[in-house]
Amino acid sequence: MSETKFACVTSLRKFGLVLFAVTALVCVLPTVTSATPVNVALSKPVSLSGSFFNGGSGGTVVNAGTIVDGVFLFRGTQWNDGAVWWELTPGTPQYIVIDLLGTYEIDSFMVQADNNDEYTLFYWHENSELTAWDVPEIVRAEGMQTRPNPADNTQRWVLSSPITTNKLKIMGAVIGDSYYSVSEVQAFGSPVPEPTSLLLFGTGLVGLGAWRKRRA
Ligand SMILES: [Ca+2]
Ligand SMILES: [Ca+2]
Repeated sequence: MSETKFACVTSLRKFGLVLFAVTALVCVLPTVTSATPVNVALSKPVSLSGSFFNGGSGGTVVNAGTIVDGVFLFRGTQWNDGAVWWELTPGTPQYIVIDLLGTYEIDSFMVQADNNDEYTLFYWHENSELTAWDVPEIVRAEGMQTRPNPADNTQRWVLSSPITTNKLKIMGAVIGDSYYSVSEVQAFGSPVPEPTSLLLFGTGLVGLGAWRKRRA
């Protein structure tokens, strides 16, 4: 082998090793960060569609961002005193959207809402709107109650299988007294690697393959 060819092969091997190291880093980082459940909805943008803080006997008006501020109201707080609340307006859809600002794999949720209603939590996946969780009514209770466990604001409702999404939506379900309110939505998961990371991963594998072939 000529000196020039030898130098070229050595450079290729180094290139492959660097790509392999970067690939390993990209692969390992999400694994490390996913060890602890992270609320991926925390402080994300919230938008209200339809009429809110309407009807009923009136109450306090709060910022929509309180739904994702990580704070639960005291158990039993009055439904229209500190939460985002609304009276059902027939014919006019009323719903809350949380933009996750990225794609996440989510495996569990918590919701604090008025006790005597059911709510539906939706998610978007490949341009379809699907149901993630039928948030149940909490009987024999009053005011704001956390689901799944009103007595524990750390217990998560775990999905039968994780979902992948970039946006959530919550609205009142059929069962209810037409007076709804939501004070907290938490979604636990980890980021899905962006296409650039996947491309790097593929390039790293190619580099590793080339390095191994030249060693053989
Ligand atoms: Ca809150
Ligand atoms: Ca209600």
